[in-house]
Parts: sequence; C-alpha cells; structure tokens
Amino acid sequence: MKVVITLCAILLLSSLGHSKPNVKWWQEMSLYQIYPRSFKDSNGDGEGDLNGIRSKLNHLTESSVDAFWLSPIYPSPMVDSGYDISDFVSIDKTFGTMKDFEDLVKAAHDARLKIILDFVPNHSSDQHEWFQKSLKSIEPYTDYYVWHKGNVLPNGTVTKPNNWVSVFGKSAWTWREERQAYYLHQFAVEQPDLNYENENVVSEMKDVLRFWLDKGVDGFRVDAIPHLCEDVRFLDEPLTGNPNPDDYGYTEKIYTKDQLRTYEMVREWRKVLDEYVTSVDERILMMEAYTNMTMTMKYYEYGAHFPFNFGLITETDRDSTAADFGRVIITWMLNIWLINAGTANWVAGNHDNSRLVTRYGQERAQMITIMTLVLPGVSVTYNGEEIGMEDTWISWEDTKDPQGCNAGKEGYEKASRDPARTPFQWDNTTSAGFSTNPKTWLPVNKNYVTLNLAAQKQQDNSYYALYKRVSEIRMFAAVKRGTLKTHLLGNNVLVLVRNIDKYSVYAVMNFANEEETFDLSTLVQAPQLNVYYATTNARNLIGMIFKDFRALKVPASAAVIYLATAM
Ligand SMILES: *[C@@H]1O[C@H](CO)[C@@H](O)[C@H](O)[C@H]1NC(C)=O
Ligand SMILES: *[C@@H]1O[C@H](CO)[C@@H](O)[C@H](O)[C@H]1NC(C)=O
Ligand SMILES: *[C@@H]1O[C@H](CO)[C@@H](O)[C@H](O)[C@H]1NC(C)=O
Ligand SMILES: CC(=O)N[C@H]1CO[C@H](CO)[C@@H](O)[C@@H]1O
Ligand SMILES: [Ca+2]
Ligand SMILES: [Ca+2]
Repeated sequence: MKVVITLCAILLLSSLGHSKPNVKWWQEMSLYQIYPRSFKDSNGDGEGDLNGIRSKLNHLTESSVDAFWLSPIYPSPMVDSGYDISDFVSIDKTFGTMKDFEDLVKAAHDARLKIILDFVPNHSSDQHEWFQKSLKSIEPYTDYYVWHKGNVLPNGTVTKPNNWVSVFGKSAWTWREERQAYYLHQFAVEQPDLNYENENVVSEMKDVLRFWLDKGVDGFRVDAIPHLCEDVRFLDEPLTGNPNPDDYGYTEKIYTKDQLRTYEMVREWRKVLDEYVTSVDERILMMEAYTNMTMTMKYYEYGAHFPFNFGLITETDRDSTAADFGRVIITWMLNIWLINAGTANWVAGNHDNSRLVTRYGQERAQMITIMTLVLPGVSVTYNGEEIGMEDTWISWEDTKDPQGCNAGKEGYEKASRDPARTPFQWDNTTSAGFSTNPKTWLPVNKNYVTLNLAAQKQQDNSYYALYKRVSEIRMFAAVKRGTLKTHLLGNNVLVLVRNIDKYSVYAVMNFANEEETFDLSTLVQAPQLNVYYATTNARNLIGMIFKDFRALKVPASAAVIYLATAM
C-alpha cells in the first residue's frame, strides 16, 4: 500500500473563501484567449476578423467561458502579428471597423461574456505617427521614444550606447540618420520603445485606456510589462557568460527589466480603471510578466488584478513528475497566500508557446487541462487548446513571426512561434471552416480533416468533450470557492482536493506509464465516491461508484475526477 504524503495543505481563506461571499466576476472566470488573425474569417480574405469572432461567440458560451481576451486588433504593419501598433485607438482594417468592434462588445455583453483587450504599452510600431514625428524632432514628440546619441570614440566613430540586447536577438539599439541618434527597441527593430520618463507619453497612454473603457471593454491584458521602463543611466548590463552578443541571454537584465518605475506605472493605470468602477462592475488589469516569483507577486501589490501565472509553462515539460506539478501548484498558492492577494490563475498555453498536446503529449496535455480547470481562481485557455490542436509545421517561405525570421533558415523552426498560431479547426470543410478561402495567412494544419471541433462534438471521448465536461464542474461550489489541498500518493499520483462544506471534488492524476493503486481512505469522509469524469485510458470508470477507497486504481497516464458528499 502506498504511503500518503501530504505535500502541503493550503486553506484558501483569502478572497476566494466564504469569508467574502461577494466574489467578483473575474476572480473565478474561465478566460479564453482569442488570437484574432486565426479564429474565424468572415469575408474570405484568409485572415480572421471581428465579425468572425462575433459569429462564434456561441462556441465560448457552450464551453462555459466567462470572458475572452483578444490579441491586438489595432492598425499594424504586422511585423510582429499586431504587437507593432501604428494607432492605439482604432481597428486594423484586416479585422474590420470600429462599428464591427462596437457590435462585438454588444454581442459579447448580450451573451454575458466579458471582453478584454490587449494593451501594448512598451512600444509602438515605427510607422506610428508619434515615431515618425519623433524622428524629425517635431514637438511634443521629440522625447516620446528612448533616443541616445551613442558613444563617440576618440577617432570620431559613433557606437551603440551600451550592450543591451533585444528579446528577438541582436542589439536593442538602431541608428537613424534623420535623427543622428539611436533608438531603443526591446523587441523588433520596427517596435521602438516608448519613453515613460516623458509625462506626455504617460498621459497619452492613460487616454488610450480611457478610450477603450469608454467603448465598454471589461479590462486589459498588459503585454510584456517587465520591459516597460529602463534605467536612464544607460549602463552596460553585466555579462552572463553566454559568448554571443546577439543572444538575448548575453546580458543579465538588471537595467532593462523589472524596474521600479514600471510598477509605478501599473499603479497609475489601476487608478484609471478605478475611475470606471461601479457598484456592479469592475474593469480589470492582467499582467503578462515572464519574471521571477518576487517580481511577479509585486504586481498584485501595485494594483494589478493579477499577473499571469506561467509556472506550468516555464517549470514543467513532458518529463515532469507528479511532484514537479505539485510543487508548481503549491509554490504559486503559497506565494499568493503570503501576500494575502487572493486570486490565483493558471496558464498552460498561449500564442508564444508550443501547443499543449505537442509539448506534453496527448495524455499529459489532458491532465494539464484538468488541472487548470479544477484549480482555484482563474483558468486560462488559448484558443484551440480546448480541442487539443497540435503545432503545425511551417515552411521557411511561409514563416511570418519575426522571432522565426530573425533566426534565419537554419534556426527558424526552433525560434518561430507560428506553429501554435495556425487557424482554428472548426470542421472538415475548406480551410477547416476557418475561411472560405483555401489560402490562409498561415497554413491550416493538415490534420484538420479529423481534428476539428465539429467532429469532437460528436465523440464523447474527444478532447473537447473533456474540456466541456470538466469546465462544467467549475459551477460546483467546491470548485468555485472551495479550499484546495494537494497530495502526492507515492511517486506518480497527484491528487487535487477541492472542498466546501460537505462537498468535495477529487482530481486524481497518474503520471506513470503503468497502472497505479492508491488509497484515498484517509482523505475521504463520505460514504461513496462517484466518478464524474475520466480520461481516455480510464473511460470504463465513468459513472462508477466506489464505497471502498483503500485500493482504487487509475490506469497509466490517466486522470479520474470523483465527487463526494459527506453525510
Ligand atoms: C575607430 O576606432 C574603432 C575602435 O578602435 C575602430 O573599430 C574603427 O574602425 C575606427 N574607425 C575609423 C574610421 O578609423
Ligand atoms: C528576482 O528579480 C529581481 C529583479 O531582477 C532580483 O533583484 C531578485 O534578486 C530576484 N529574486 C530571486 C529570488 O531570484
Ligand atoms: C466531415 O464532417 C462531418 C460532420 O462532422 C461528417 O459527418 C463527415 O463524415 C466528415 N467527412 C469526412 C470526409 O471526414
Ligand atoms: C504572450 C504574448 O502576448 N507575448 C507577446 C509579448 O510581447 C511581444 C512584443 O510585443 C510579442 O511579440 C509577444 O507575442
Ligand atoms: Ca477576414
Ligand atoms: Ca521599455
């Protein structure tokens, strides 16, 4: 018999507990990320658009989604798939018109869905009017960006201000003849960094928030926030030992990431959002921050509703053990509990990472989907993960992502994020039902003929069936606002227990390649366990009832969810 090791038991008495019954809409939402270019094309040009999204809102409501966020939909030369914005307050014509956007907001709210936009404050496109005027030193735009004259050597040669490297590789500085100066770009050359030392920039960007809040959006997901402000002494960063000065990993980011002024800006944006709070409504700020735990937690302190929790993405892979997953969960819960901040959230995928099924394999991916849906707080789903879409191989000729292009023909396959950005697979018609056009901006994965939503809706053993069924469990009080305990049974079985009053939900996940027998008798205070859901390898368990908990079995690489009601 396996020994029960309680890794840690955490009472979630913070804002999810029953001490505060009026939980806010965003604290327990199922949040869905839409990558607009690849979701649904309504006019046959091969690119997704706003009317396409509007036509598919029923997919979100059917999937128990509460809110969705849109990757950028603003005018953009599309050097970085819309993260290079040339006008922060309008809609790119590829996606539609402002009227289409207003219609989408209305349709979303009519369907009781919250709509969240991507806010990209670190940089604009080099085609933005501000940058064009800044290039020519036209006031008040002269200092809207981070300009530097460079260093003048004794023989008159001008060199880059310092050794800072762009996230996409190569120097973060580019020279412009017109201005006789270098500008900073922490991302692509075409994405000059805005200068938050300039008060006009600070207030312009607050007005950008107000513009969209006035249109009725429910909040923002803030892009690349750790890179917002830089140290204005412009000193060289220390070297890491990586010998290639073109690699982002060449320097230690002590002057270009996690600066205090960045957090102060977050606090100011929160004040702007709070101008819009009503007794029934609250607009939210979510931070995209790939940084360490301390610096991540600090966003709560400075007014973010929450920073995304990327622990599952950054700390686990297809070889991780049950204990590794347990540790990621506990680390996050412990950290938010320590700062008394409340809302947890779980992100397993997004448009910057390989698809779940590709990264972890089919069976593990399913377990991770279960974890994100059963754990406390917010669950985040990247579009396509609910049907288990896989990475698509993209040729060098078809590559669009600058991170891929910069890596060159030899390196692009490793660097490009395009494989996780291909069109959503709705059905088995032309272009997977994404577009009537057989040619789409990125190719459709050939597996769409069988891997698509319509087909999965008809199979009770499909990825989507799992997503839909497990999402429904989020309505249960135990999952909505119950406590969480995690247990490691032996080396391979992780159990998540959610409990409120006499109701409990047990999610049991077996990470081993063989069947495991485990004992839940010390954990269950109810007369019986009812199997609510089981993944592919354990299908025969669905609907079964167990009264003896001492030697339960879970097949290799399977997960089982049990419900129990104490007497
Ligand atoms: C000036 O000096 C630098 C560094 O020693 C050298 O790389 C560069 O070629 C020189 N330029 C000219 C025009 O001599
Ligand atoms: C986290 O990052 C900050 C800022 O970069 C640094 O000062 C701190 O030492 C780091 N903490 C840990 C635990 O690594
Ligand atoms: C296409 O999908 C429909 C509906 O899901 C299904 O009935 C049909 O058999 C599929 N056709 C092919 C060729 O797979
Ligand atoms: C996940 C995500 O949105 N990542 C974005 C971070 O910011 C850079 C620059 O804007 C984008 O290229 C990434 O896609
Ligand atoms: Ca279109
Ligand atoms: Ca910046």
